[in-house]
Amino acid sequence: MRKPNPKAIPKDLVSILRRPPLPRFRSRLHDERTATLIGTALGVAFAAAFVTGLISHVLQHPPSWLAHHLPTRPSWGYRFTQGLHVASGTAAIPLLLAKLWTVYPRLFAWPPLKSVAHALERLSILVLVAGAIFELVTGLLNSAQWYVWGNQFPFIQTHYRVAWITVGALVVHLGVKAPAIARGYRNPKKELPQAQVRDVEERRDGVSRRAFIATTAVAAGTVTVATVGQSVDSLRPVSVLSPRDIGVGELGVPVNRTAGQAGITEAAVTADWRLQVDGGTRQLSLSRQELAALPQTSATLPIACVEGWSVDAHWQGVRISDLMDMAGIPHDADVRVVSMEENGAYAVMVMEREYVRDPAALLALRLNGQTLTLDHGYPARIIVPNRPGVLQTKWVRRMEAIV
Ligand SMILES: Nc1nc2c(c(=O)[nH]1)N[C@H]1C(S)=C(S)[C@@H](COP(=O)(O)O)O[C@H]1N2
Ligand SMILES: [Mo]
Repeated sequence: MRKPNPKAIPKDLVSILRRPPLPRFRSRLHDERTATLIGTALGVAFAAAFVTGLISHVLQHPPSWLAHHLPTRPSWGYRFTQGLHVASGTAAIPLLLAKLWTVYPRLFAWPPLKSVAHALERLSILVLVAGAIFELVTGLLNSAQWYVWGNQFPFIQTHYRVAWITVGALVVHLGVKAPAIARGYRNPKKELPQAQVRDVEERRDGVSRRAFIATTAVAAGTVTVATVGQSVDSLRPVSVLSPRDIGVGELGVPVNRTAGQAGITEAAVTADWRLQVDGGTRQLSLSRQELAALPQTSATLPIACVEGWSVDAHWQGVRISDLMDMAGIPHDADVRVVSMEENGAYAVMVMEREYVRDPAALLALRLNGQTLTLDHGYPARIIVPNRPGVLQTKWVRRMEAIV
């Protein structure tokens, strides 16, 4: 037998020297399988939010190369993509929290950096986590119309760019973690003999993986169902957390920005309001009475706000295409719409010819069977199929061909 060497450093001391007294985590819920299963649900929610976000973004800010290829149908297209965008983002919040809890012990992995590749991987995770949190927090605050960032940064552009960065980091993450994900999908129980499975199960204590995943799923389902009623009529009664109750509002439609907030006064619209139509072969100047005397068209079209709420409504007014014909504006002209609003973000709007010429695109005078109220855009407002609420300009004063 060899004598123990008194000068030898005990093994556990070596490990203490190498690894500072970082916390150790024993819950088996910090394992690859839990991370993979929750990560999959989170990945699906993020993919849905990203794709629908891109579609919604293009519909609101069409790049010039796409501007004339946007479909005006189905009329509920934007309502659907933006509703799904907000719903999947909402569902992602509890999923992200569960996922972060599952993997956070890795923050304390030792050594912190093993190689250049490992450093890059950790950096990509930093970007991924920061980006994901940023997107979900800003999206949630925006859907609640709580613009805490004021003028610090523009929400739309920032939310859009950070989405690309986050998805880039996600792709790197999926690539790096592919082997771990493959292991995570393998059900270890299936590979063990029956007796050993029982043995493993008996030794288990604490929360089971199944219970943890079920709880996460219930949390994600609950917050989603409790908010999605702002765009899904049938879920309105259970939508106790939605920022908007779409059943409440003048003429059965919520108002996002009131006339008062937009600086539109009753006096300003009733005095001698006339609609100007410029840029064609005939210049038009029509009073509300004259507009109401023109052939009227009806359409059932949703108002779908970027913030996630949406509601179908019945509109009546003058077909925009008819107005343009009256003014001698050619079919291939895009149209600029100018509101009486002096300097809001939505005071001026551009309508590509595809929307201008859609037979359901209206200069609406009536909403749900009644004259528009001032808050809904009286004397006249735009309503067009498959466009974001922000482009449904209220208090229209002038329409002009863009030449
Ligand atoms: N001129 C003008 N039009 C506007 C707005 C505005 O602020 N100014 N808000 C838009 C937004 S964000 C939405 S969602 C719809 C809402 O229409 P509603 O208030 O009739 O429901 O109007 C749009 N039209
Ligand atoms: Mo909106």
